[in-house]
Amino acid sequence: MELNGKNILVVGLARTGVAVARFLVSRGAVVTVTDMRDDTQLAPYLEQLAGLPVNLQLGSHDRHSFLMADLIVVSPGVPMDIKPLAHARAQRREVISEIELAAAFIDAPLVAITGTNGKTTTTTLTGEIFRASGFETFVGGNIGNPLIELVTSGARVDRVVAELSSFQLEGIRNFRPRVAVLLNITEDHLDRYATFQEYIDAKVRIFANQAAEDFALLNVDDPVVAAQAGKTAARVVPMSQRQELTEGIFYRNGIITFRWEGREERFPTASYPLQGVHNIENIMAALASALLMGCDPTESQAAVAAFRGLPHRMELVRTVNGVAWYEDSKATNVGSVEKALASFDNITLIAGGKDKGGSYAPLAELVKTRVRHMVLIGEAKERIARELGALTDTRLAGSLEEAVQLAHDLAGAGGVVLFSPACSSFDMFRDYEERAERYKALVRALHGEETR
Ligand code: UMA
Ligand code: ADP
Repeated sequence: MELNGKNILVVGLARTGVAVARFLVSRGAVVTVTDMRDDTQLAPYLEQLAGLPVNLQLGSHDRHSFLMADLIVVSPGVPMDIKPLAHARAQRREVISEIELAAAFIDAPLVAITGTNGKTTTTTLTGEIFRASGFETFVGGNIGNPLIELVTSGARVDRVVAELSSFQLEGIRNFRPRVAVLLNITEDHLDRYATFQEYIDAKVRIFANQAAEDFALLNVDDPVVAAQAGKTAARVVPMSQRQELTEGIFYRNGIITFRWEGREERFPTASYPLQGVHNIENIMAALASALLMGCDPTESQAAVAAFRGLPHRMELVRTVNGVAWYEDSKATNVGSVEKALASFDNITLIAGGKDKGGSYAPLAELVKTRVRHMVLIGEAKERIARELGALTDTRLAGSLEEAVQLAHDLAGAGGVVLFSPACSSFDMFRDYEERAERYKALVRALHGEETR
């Protein structure tokens, strides 16, 4: 891809926009950056571009710049259907995501991981396994550090592991991962997609350019994922916790078995710190990706046994008066809460936040059988109460502080208080991390006897 002297428009100026603009300047492009927010709101990002030859169009988008660009690179948070982008595409302007741009300059074999839940855990673990096997590895993408930063740095790596969101996949054209992983698909982001099918279609783009030498790793226990097997030209590697497979990776009675082209490797799971059925899914995906790309089984097993998981994903904060308090602020959709509820009994659930437009109905059976009390917060509280409130003792709280206090009063010894919101955090907090820290501080401040 020739960039020197090209007129390129970068849409969105946050982490992605900054990284893309810096890269394009380094390659001699004529760069314009546009963002709906103004320069005060964008101050921290503008600082990172200080001194670089970049034209800025802030506060609104100028349709003319979109039509004049040779290439438009869109940040994931910018919907592809905003008017200036739609016009530009109608005028045959080329519109891509940062992933597409980055991949055009990456030679190292790449594992791409997507799914509604488990992406960050699986991506991190896959990176750990590669490193343990001696491969110089870059881990990036939706996880936080844009892939293009690898290209700008000029670092030479042996492997790349990319976490990809549906937003990033919408803007690919030639992007072709050597291994593509699809973990699961349940309803999410219906505040951006008109239908669940549109969201599925975006996810499945991960396979669009794969060829017979590539691998598509599919969780066949998930019916929506299993139905995508025909959509890839790559060799399908199935994974399952429900059935023994003649080829693929599966879990049975405490052992993960990888079978591929006559080879069989076994991985006992007893020593793994990562708990829960959903994590078996993540571990199988990471192991299969690593083994298909040359990792040693013994070193891979050691890496999984050393991986303690990530914060804000079903993290035990403390145990007070015999009640275990868990923080699962990263559970921003119904699919992740389903897995959290399935992991415990006698639950006091704190949920709610910014509604994403999906249905809460998939939680009904678990709420009925496992949730003793439900405390709801945020914009979504009335809606959740309408859909699930009749199934258990349900209370509405005006703040997270009030919710924690209510849960403290309600939960009995031997029970679990689980903060697993099923919603995004933006109605009350900057992001899920701020929400997590606030909850943890409240839980740490509770009076009571510390127990284990
Ligand atoms: N904007 C416009 N015009 C619009 C809409 C938005 O100019 O019409 C501007 C906004 O004002 C903002 C920028 O565009 O300044 C949007 O930036 P962004 O939201 O893409 O933010 P980045 O910091 O670049 O973060 C993105 C990903 N964000 C989203 O997908 C929403 C980050 O994923 C990712 O880590 C980062 O790129 C690096 O690759 C975050 C995320 O929430 C973690 N992802 C979603 C998820 O995991 O559920 C998909
Ligand atoms: P993502 O990056 O896709 O959001 P994370 O690994 O950050 O995934 O986990 C997000 C939430 O989903 C957490 O609440 C976590 O406990 C839960 N989770 C993790 N893996 C899975 C999985 N395979 N299926 C369902 N939920 C999962």
